[in-house]
Amino acid sequence: MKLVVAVVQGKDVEGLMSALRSGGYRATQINSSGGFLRENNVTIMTGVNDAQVPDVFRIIRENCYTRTQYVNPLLPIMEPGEFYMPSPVEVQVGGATVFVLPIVRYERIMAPAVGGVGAANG
Ligand code: 2BA
Repeated sequence: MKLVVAVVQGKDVEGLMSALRSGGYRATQINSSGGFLRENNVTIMTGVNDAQVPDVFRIIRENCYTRTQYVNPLLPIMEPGEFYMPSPVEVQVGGATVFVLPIVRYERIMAPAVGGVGAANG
């Protein structure tokens, strides 16, 4: 079994989550942000059988798109009177950054809530 961890852009999340659900995959999304752009992105975790990993990659490829962003580089240290005109640098973000990790153990713990709905009265 493997844990597929995909960092994707927010704009692609709805389509990707819906395609994963349609494919019968369980997935968890965590709001995250990139260390470089400091912009919000989303990290999706899905635990799957080894044989399903290529299909999950297919779904990610079909739903995550590369976009161009412009970043203003940090201002250089300048002497008084010097003039600097920052020119934005182009970066390509996405489609997705994907990691595949081995799972040592996977268990869904299903236990009735103590005193909750369905618990015996008295
Ligand atoms: P960010 O760190 O905000 O990076 C956004 C985009 O900026 C990257 O797109 C890449 O094109 C560029 N970039 C990142 N670091 C750079 C650097 N040191 N110099 C020049 N350009 C740089 P992607 O590669 O598609 O990455 C999208 C997001 O995926 C990243 O957002 C980050 O949240 C995640 N990510 C990428 N590589 C990762 C890694 N090795 N480990 C963990 N997360 C990663």
